Amino acid sequence: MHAVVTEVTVHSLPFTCGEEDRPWDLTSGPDVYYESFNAQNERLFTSTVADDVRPQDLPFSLPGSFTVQDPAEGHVICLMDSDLIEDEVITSIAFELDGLAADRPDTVCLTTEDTTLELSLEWKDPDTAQS
Ligand SMILES: [Ca+2]
Repeated sequence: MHAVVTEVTVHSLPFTCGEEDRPWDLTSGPDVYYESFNAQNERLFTSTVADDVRPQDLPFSLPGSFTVQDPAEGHVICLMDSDLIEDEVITSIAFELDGLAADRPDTVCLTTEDTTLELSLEWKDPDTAQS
C-alpha cells in the first residue's frame, strides 16, 4: 500500500519570521512552494511557485505529485520562500501516514504552531500499481 500526494493546500503559514517579525520579502508576500523528502532525506518533489502570497490568498493549492511508498516511514514537507539569492525554509513538517492506510482518507491535515497544510491523497494497492 502506498499513497500518492496529489495536491498540497496551504491553509495558514507564518508571514513573518524570526524574533524581529521580518517579512519573507520586503515589498511583497512570500513566493511559496514546497519540497518533499523521504526518510532517507532524498528529495521526492519540488512544486511550482505561488508568487507573492498575501493573507487574503489563503487557502491556496500547490499541485503534486509525489508518492509515499511506505506509509510507516517518516517524510518531510518543507514550505519554502523562493528568493533570488537563497531560498528560505518557511516551515518544515515531518509526517507519516502510518495508521491511515486502513481508512484511506482523501485528505490529511498537517499542523504546526503557525502552519496548516492539507494533503490530498490517492491510495494505491501494490497489486494494481503496476497495471
Ligand atoms: Ca521571496
